[in-house]
Amino acid sequence: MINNEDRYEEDERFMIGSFPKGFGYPDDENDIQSNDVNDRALTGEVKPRILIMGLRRSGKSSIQKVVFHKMSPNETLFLESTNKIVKDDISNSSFVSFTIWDFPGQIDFFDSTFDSENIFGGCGALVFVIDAQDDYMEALSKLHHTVKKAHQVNADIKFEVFIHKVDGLSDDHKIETQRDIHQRANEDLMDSGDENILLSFYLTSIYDHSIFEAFSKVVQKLIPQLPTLENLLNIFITNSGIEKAFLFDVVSKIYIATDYSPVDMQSYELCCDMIDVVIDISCIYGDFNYSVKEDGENSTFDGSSSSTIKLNSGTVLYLREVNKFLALVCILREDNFDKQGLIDYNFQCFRQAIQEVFEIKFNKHKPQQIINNSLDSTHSNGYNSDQNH
Ligand SMILES: Nc1nc2c(ncn2[C@@H]2O[C@H](COP(=O)(O)OP(=O)(O)OP(=O)(O)O)[C@@H](O)[C@H]2O)c(=O)[nH]1
Ligand SMILES: [Mg+2]
Repeated sequence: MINNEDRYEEDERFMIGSFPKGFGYPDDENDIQSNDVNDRALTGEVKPRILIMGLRRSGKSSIQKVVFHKMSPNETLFLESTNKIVKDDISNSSFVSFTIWDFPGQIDFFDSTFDSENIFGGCGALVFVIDAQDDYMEALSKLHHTVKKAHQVNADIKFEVFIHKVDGLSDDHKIETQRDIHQRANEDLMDSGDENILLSFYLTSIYDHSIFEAFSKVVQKLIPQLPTLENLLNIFITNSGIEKAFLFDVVSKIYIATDYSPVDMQSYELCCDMIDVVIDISCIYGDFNYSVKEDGENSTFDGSSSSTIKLNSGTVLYLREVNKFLALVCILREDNFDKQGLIDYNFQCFRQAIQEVFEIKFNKHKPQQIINNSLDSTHSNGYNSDQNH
């Protein structure tokens, strides 16, 4: 049964019809005191920075709030326009650890106060949001200028274009809009001699899972361990008779890796829904007799935490906790679930391997981390506590 009580620290965090708030993420913009120093994880590593840019009202802040702060999509109607760069530190797990900078729509790169060297210099990915329900010509021209400028400063930036608010578009219209934006944006780059700049396009909406899926792909590109994780997942599923497996960051529901088979939206949604169910059931029936360690982290997270859901279609969803931030969610046929012992054994090996990936990272940065821990014991960044279930 489900036994992941450790992440449900305080009852008042849970609100009916909403997700647990403040769950490892800073809740309020005012809590966030990010600066360049905070861009460094406690390991001494520089955290990747994701910039969210786009025209006013295109939905930038909504995306950030929905994906990382569990805001319900309807609440975003009341978001105020952003008037300064809002820096948000996302360090809930050692795999998903980065800062997000939400920009005001009206920002002007040609303004002398805009320090493009500094802003684009340390940037891993630039997400450019285009409102697909609006006329996007101005957005395309802004996209072109932004990408060109950013690429001049830092050629390693990954450019991700979110064709956003597609919930208001019919399926045909979606495809047509994507094709049109894709073509125009690439033509603009060709015309200015920048055809070497690669843009990735995603159709997104905060009203369905598409925004989580798109963000998963953005984040995955910034995870250096991705090939190792994918490889491990692949070995795991082929040896266990599993059709699809996702390694989820439980809090944000973005998947940080999956096996090599293509992702279909329905499977992803099923797995997201399963995480919701597990969290909800755990909130209601979980054992709250947990202990909180000195560093404020919960310590009762149990390696035997798991959940199984059998669907009418003869499919089984199987969830296992990998560590307190990560869960493995598998989709398999019911017949293959007969061999649950084998799956569980393989899962132990898989989890062990994941822990080794953590450990290598941990050992590599150990001296730095010890120094930093003595300065600030409240953020272990997940390195210590994860390894010792
Ligand atoms: N239909 C729909 N509306 C959305 C979506 N995402 C955001 N919105 C709405 O778009 C409006 C603007 O959202 P914001 O997140 O404030 O936009 P912004 O880009 O941060 O705006 P500035 O801070 O002014 O630059 C809000 O009313 C949101 O509810 C979406 O996926 N679909
Ligand atoms: Mg905003």
